Amino acid sequence: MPQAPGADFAVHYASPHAARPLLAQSAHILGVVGYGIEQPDFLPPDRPFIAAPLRPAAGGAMLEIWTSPSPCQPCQVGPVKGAHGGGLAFGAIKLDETKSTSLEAAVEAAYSDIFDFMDGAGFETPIRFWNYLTSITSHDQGLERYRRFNIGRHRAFSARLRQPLPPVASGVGGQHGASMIYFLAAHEPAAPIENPRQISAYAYPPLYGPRSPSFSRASIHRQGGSQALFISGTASIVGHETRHSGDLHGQIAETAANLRALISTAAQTASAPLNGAWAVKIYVHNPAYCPAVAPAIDTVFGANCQRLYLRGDICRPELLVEIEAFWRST
Ligand code: 3EB
Repeated sequence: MPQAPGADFAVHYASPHAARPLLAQSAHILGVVGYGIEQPDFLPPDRPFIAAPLRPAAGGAMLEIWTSPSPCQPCQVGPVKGAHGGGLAFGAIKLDETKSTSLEAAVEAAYSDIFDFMDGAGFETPIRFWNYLTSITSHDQGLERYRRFNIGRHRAFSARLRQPLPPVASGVGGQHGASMIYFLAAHEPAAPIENPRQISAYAYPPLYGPRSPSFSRASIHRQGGSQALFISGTASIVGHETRHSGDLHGQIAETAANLRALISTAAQTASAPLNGAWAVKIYVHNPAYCPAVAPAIDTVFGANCQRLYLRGDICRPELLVEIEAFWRST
């Protein structure tokens, strides 16, 4: 059972049944993401909700609920719906590919709308992005959709991002429905952290597309005496190359080594030991992979971490698993 959303910057992964009592006290809710579910009737309609184009890898529908230390105000700027409170903002947007001439134009427009939302709500900086892109590895007029996505994101960040380095992100493919982006923003930027085992994604060579993926591997965000650690979607990549193609157990072990390297790098700059509450999302290309991943999650994040397994396509077709995480000091 997740804890009740109280006066905390936190995330809760819960079934609709378990979420019902949590969402009733909705004042602290920044935003809710649904996996295999549309807006639940017990979530007050003014609270931001977005249905993701991903489903849980096993079992019924799940909700991802972000809460803030202070009561939140719903707000909408253009097509971006969100809420803010306690120095944090949540927002979400669905991509409308029918209105644009290309995927890169649709992505650039969506990110531009996100920057307009932050400007309108008075938030200086994004701290975390989730990009769920339908048919991520499909080819579209000679260029993979993920590569087109990277072009659009790069254009919007070049025009609007005020920080020198891009924030933490996940990039995963959905199987149904429109592509979407959701995000967290704050008044102060998070401090980016890179992985010594990997080349920075924003410095990948052109082998992976005309524009590199704009994200940092991890970051620490400090606010009001507490700190949060965000870890980007992490996969079996060393340097810039995929390792263990076609070998699930090899990819899981390499991904775990990448996560451990990030956590020990972060521990050098964090002002508290990184024990306690982790929340982990695991994206698997095939639901049958979950039992093989579980022991690695226990080892890296502890048996008591919250975890949400989702069926998703990773942005390189040979990658089988991607893992992201969030931790907050207690
Ligand atoms: C990688 O390391 C795997 O494009 O936003 C992970 C996290 C990945 C975020 C993104 C992509 C993204 O390159 C893929």
